[in-house]
Amino acid sequence: MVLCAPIMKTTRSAKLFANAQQLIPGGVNSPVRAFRSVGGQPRFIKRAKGARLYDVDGNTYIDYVLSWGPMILGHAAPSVISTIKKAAANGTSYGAPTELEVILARMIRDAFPSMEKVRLVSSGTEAVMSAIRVARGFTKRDNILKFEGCYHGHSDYLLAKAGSGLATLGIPDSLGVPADFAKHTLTVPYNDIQAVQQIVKEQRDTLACIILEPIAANMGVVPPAPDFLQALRRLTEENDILLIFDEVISGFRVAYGGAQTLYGITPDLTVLGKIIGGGLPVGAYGGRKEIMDLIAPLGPVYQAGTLSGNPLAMSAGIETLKQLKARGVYKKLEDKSAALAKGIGDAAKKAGVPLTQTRIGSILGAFFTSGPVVNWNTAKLSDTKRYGQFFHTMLEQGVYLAPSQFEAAFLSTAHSTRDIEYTIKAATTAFKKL
Ligand code: KE4
Repeated sequence: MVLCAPIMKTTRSAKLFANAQQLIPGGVNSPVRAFRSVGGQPRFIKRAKGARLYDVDGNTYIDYVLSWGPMILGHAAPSVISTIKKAAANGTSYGAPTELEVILARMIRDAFPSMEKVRLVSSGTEAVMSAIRVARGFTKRDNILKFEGCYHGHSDYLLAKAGSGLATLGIPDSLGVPADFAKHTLTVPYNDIQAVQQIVKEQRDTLACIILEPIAANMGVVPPAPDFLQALRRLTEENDILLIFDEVISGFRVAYGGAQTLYGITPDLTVLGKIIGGGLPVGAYGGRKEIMDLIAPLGPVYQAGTLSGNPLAMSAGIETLKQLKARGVYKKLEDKSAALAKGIGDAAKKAGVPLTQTRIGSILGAFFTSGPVVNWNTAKLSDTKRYGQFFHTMLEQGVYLAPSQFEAAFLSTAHSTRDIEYTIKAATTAFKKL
C-alpha cells in the first residue's frame, strides 16, 4: 500500500452496487453499509484475512470496522475457521439441544457471573427484545427508560425518541412503529443521572427497566461519566427497577467480563452478541435466575428461535472466547489501541484540526468537534462533512473506517504495529487535506 494512493478502481463495486439496488433496499442488508452519511461508493468485499479486507476490485484495506465488532481475533482466524469447518461437517442445524450450547452458556456465565442463566438467540436485536420482555414480565410494569444516542437493535419500542418534555413518553423514531408501542419508552440524555432521578421519582411504579450501553458506541464512542453507572445501579436497586446492560459491543471487547467487570457493576440482566458468535449470527441475554426462570418453557414469558444456539455459531463463539482467555490478549489490545489513539491525536493537533477523542480499550472514537462529547446532544455537534472527507482520504489510502461519524473503530489481535504506524501516517495525510 502506498500513502496518498491514486484514486482507487471501484468499477466492480459500482456495478455490483447498481445490481444490488435493483434487488435489495438501498443495495444493502443493513443501512449504514450504504455509505449514505459519508457519500461515495460502498466497497463490495470479496474476502478478509487478519486485519485486512480485500474488495472485488482488488483493493486492500486495513479494517477498523471488523464487522462492527465481532472480529476481535481478526478475520478468518485459523483456529476459528477450522472449528467451523469441523462443526459444519457434522451438520449445520438440528433444532435440538447440543453440548455446544451448554459449553458456551457456561463460558459466558463464568465470564459474566451476573448472568446466572443465559438464553442464546441469533442477533443482538433479538436478545435485547427478549431481555426487555422478561423484565416487563418479572416486574409487571410496561415502561422502559433508555438513553438518547444508545442503540439497542431495531425492535419497535426501541426505535423511539424523547417526547416533547423530558419525562414525556416516547414517540416513534421510525415509520411503521405505532405510537402505542413507542409511548412506553422514556428517553433521557446519556450520563445525566439527575434526569434519571427525576423520571424515577415521577414514574417509578411504571418502570420495568433501565437499559443502556455501559460504554455508548452508537453515537460515536461516549464513555460513562465517573460514577454514572454506580449511581444508576444504586437508584435502580432502591426503586426495584431492573438494570439492563446492553454489552453487545462491550462484552468480551473491553475485558473478558465486559464493561460490568471493568466498572465493577452487577446489572440484573445483560445482553451480548457479536464477539460470542465469532462472526456468525448470535445474541445472548441472561441474568438473575429468578428472572430468567420466567422464560418458556419454564415460565410464562415466551421466546423462541429456529436457529437459537446454532452449532456453527456456538463452535465459532467457543473458539473465539478460548482464544481471548489467553494471557495478555487484552493488554496487547490496550497497548496497540493507545498507540493508535495517540498517533491520531498528535496528527490532528499538528494539522490544527479540532478532534475530540474517546476510547475504552480497543473501542475508539473521534469526533470532529472541539468537544467535550458526553451525550448525543454534544456528539451531534460534530462536523459530519469533515468526517466524510477524512473517511474518504483514509479509504483511498487503504484504511477502512466506519462510514459514519456516529460509530466506533475497533482493533483486533491481528492488527500489527506496522498497521498502526501506517494508519497514523495515512491520518496525517488526511488531516492535512481537510
Ligand atoms: P444486531 O441485531 O445488529 O446483532 O445487534 C443490535 C445491537 C444491539 N446493541 C448494541 C449496543 C449494538 O451496537 C447493536 C448493533 N450494532 C450495530 C453497529 N453499531 C450493528 C451494525 C448495523 O446495524 O449494521
